[in-house]
Amino acid sequence: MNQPQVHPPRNPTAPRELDRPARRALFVRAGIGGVLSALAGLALGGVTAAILGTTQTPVVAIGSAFIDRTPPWLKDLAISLFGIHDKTALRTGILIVLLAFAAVGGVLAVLRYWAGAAIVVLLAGVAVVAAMTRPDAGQTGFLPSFIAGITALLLLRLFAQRLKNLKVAPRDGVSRRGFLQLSAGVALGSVAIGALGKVVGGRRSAVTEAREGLDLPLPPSLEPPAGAQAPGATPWATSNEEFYRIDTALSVPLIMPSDWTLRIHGMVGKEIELSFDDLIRRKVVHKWVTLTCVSNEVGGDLIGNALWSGVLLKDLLEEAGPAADADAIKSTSKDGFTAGTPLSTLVDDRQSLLAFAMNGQPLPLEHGFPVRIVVPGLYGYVSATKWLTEIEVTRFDRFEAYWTPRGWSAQGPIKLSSRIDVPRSKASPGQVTVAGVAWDQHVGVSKVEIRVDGGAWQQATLATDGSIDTWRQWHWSWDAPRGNHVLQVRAFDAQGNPQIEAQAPPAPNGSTGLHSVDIKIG
Ligand SMILES: Nc1nc2c(c(=O)[nH]1)N[C@H]1C(S)=C(S)[C@@H](COP(=O)(O)O)O[C@H]1N2
Ligand SMILES: [Mo]
Repeated sequence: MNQPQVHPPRNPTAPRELDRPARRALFVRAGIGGVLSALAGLALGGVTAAILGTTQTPVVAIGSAFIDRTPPWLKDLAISLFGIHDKTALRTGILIVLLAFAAVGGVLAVLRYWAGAAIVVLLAGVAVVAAMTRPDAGQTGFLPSFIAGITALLLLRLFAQRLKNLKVAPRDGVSRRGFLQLSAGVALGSVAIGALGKVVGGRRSAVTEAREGLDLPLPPSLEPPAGAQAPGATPWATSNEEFYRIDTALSVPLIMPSDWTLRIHGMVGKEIELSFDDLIRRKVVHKWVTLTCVSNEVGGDLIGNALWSGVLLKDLLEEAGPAADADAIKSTSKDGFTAGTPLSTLVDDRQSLLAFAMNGQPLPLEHGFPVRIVVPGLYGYVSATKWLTEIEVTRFDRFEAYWTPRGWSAQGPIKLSSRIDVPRSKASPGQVTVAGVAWDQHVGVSKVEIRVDGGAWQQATLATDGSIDTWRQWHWSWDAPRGNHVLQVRAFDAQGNPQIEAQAPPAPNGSTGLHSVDIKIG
């Protein structure tokens, strides 16, 4: 039988002519479309979070923001109602609310696409903002929610298009099949992507579990050296959570310690292959070293000081026996990053490490688990390879490391620098403690000076030297008069050479210039 002929509607966006059952059927389909769009977005958001190694799935982002803003009485009520399952209950609750909104969005989208889209944008926007304001979200924490939102928007559009015909021809078989096909496709796709997310996420939890189960030779004490902390300055030891993170890894390489091996090869007398167990059974050294990134701007915070535990590279390299004309190692990480390091800095007395622990804990996944290199005195990009898998003994004239063809120097000794930590913007008149850090790893800092408004340089008090391989803290007592002032700091190295005052940007081998801060006293 022929389908009944439909008259062109007066207003194609309002299915007013439809009888009630047809309208209900349309809205049910539209609601399903909205829900499926949202589920697909959440699945893709989940897999993105798993790949990035962030915990901030859209639901978790909203949930965490919600928990932070929950009044105590509601928290108590939730705990008494759901007991220890309150987190699961919260997640389920958020999911239900999200999907309910998504269903409404789906219905609105067949009436006016932008109205449905607005709901998706609102939901995704809440998740993105929630993820960005989480202290543990990192720089990419917002991405899962962002991708979820884009996915849902695109699919909502597809559903709205498929359903458009059913607004005017509710019994049109082709359109109904089209809707069914799209729904089935989106549902199957979401299930597949969700499963992928579980696999990736599962691998991360497996590695996390293996990390937590490790029994490592750890330092007897995490106490900073006596007197190394200057009053008011940044904590002498940087916690693993606070430690800056710089790398090219979009997703954190996941390496099981039981799978890890290190090959030392190239211009050596004897190749060495080492398992994780082999490594930690060797003689272990615990050493405070301040790591610095070449990209650190004057006054910047891409610097951190930690107690590293590991094995001396010197011992291993001597076992391998480098050729007399070798002058470098090329270290490679699991994800393909490479660094070129002068051989001399690995075999001298500075105790360069193959590190497996940081501040008394196995290396955090983000900081190179299970093994990385730490070389006192060199910027990270030429030395501190994380997720290390390979060391080739070679010559600088035979290879280029990752950053070299990208405009950074092949060699990167750290430059003498200093930073004012407090005050940073304002203080009250009277005695003000000015304090900060200065560093020249593996050379040492002998003096720090401060000046106010370009006046005479005044000597700051140095804290005890942790070692020449760490930053040195300092403080200075300032009788601060009211008004706007400029504080400047400069350091001198162990030989008495002053810090370079001329301003230079980080590229190609580290910034120079004096750190200045504008302070309002009053
Ligand atoms: N595998 C790998 N290791 C790497 C990098 C990288 O991109 N990939 N970046 C290096 C750089 S530039 C620095 S400054 C240090 C930073 O170490 P952190 O993230 O533990 O602070 O790691 C170094 N090791
Ligand atoms: Mo770096």
